[in-house]
Amino acid sequence: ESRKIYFCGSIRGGRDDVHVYQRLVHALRTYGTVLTEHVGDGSLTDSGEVSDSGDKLIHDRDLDWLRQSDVIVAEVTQPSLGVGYELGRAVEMNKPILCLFRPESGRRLSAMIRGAADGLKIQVQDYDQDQIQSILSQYFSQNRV
Ligand code: 6IA
Repeated sequence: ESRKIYFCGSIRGGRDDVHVYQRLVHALRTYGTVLTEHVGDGSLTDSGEVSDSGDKLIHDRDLDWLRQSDVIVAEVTQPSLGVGYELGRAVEMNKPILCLFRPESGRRLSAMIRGAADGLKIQVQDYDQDQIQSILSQYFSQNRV
């Protein structure tokens, strides 16, 4: 059975990096089933109207997927409350986590994300888009995930 990958990327935090999410989701399909492909959906904007009950459904479904997943991959360059929340919940579930950050953005990653890294179960990698293939292939060749 194929590895279940939970991919996190900003939605209401802003969709500036959606093309990067698309590339990551595409590349991740080599390594397993991506449970959260919609994060890379270019037609999903940050401005959609969703009722509170809609938000509860989204939250509960995403947490189910998070629990089922074998590994979490998060693009963390664009700050997002939802991504930070998912990562915190995933840490408590003791899931393997790979966070990907692009320093070329000029941003500095939150200390609560960079500071959570232990280099094993929780990894934070600085990268640029040219390195997507090599970083994922290296990460998934580790026998931990
Ligand atoms: O706070 P954010 O919206 O930036 O949080 C983004 C993260 O939360 C993503 O990694 C998703 O897994 C999750 N998430 C947030 N919103 C949704 C969503 N629909 N559907 C699925 N997962 C979501 C929102 C649609 C709406 C903006 C039209």
